[in-house]
Amino acid sequence: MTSKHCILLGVPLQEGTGRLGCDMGPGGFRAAGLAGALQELGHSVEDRGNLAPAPQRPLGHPNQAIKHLPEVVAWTEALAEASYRLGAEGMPIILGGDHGLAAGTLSGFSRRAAETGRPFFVLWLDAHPDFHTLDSTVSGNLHGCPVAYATGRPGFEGYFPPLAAPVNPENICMIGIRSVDPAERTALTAAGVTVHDMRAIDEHGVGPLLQAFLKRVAEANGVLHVSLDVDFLDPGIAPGVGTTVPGGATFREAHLIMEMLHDSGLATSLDLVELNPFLDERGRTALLMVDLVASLMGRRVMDRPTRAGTA
Ligand code: HAR
Ligand code: MN
Ligand code: MN
Repeated sequence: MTSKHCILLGVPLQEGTGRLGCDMGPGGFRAAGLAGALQELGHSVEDRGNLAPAPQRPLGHPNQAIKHLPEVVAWTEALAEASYRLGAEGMPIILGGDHGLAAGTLSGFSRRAAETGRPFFVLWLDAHPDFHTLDSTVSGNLHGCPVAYATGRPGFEGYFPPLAAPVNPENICMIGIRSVDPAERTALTAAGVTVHDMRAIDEHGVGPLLQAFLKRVAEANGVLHVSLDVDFLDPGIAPGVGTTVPGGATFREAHLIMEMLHDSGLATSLDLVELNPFLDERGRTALLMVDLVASLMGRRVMDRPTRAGTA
């Protein structure tokens, strides 16, 4: 197993969601033992603490539904820059914070990949595609927009920072999708994003779907960013999130994805997002997320000792 230099960065962004509590996400991941789990697997870990947002400026938008635009833009500015820099230093693991933070990570890591001359790919594990533009969002919650922004869909200019290297939508694979708004559905098809919804997982199994994508990444000598939203998981095993959707990924489906990613050796950066410790039950969602990161970073099924009292 190759050991990596893992760099943890907390991003306590919560203004992209409709409710409070995601600002405690970074603390939740730390309390669940993320650093120790990585060290146990032989990796070095550096916790850079929590990021601070860039200074805010007033921003008005004709879509009156939009909430907290100046705040989310300020976080995006800071995180795009931080991600670009961290991408050259090791394996960044971003501790969210809501999924609005992916506006920063996708743009920063994509810019870094472009500089190295390697194509940038994204594995998006989520109940939602987060493919709204500022004009199409109905809820106004900006965690529903990062993929549209990072792929260069129109309407973000003058609000969000310009993109050095827009992500090619054909290099994005979404798995676990089961809550899509009409404007998103049309745009996803037009853009050529690969969407494996829960029906596809039921029918084919998650293994072959992921294998096909990883083959593409490997053949292109690509760089792969993984963005893991807690609501990808079934609410029965992961209640600590504000946007639960029934019928999510099971414990084994999620772990298999992480194990296959590890075997591929392709993942170079990771977002852990939407954990809301205020809604969690005795830390079980945070602990499950840490367990999934351990699988991504090399823990195998046969390495699992018998433990008392774990769900
Ligand atoms: N599409 C819905 C909206 O725009 C739900 C977005 C929810 N997003 C997240 N992240 N929880 O995936 O409001
Ligand atoms: Mn999301
Ligand atoms: Mn989601």
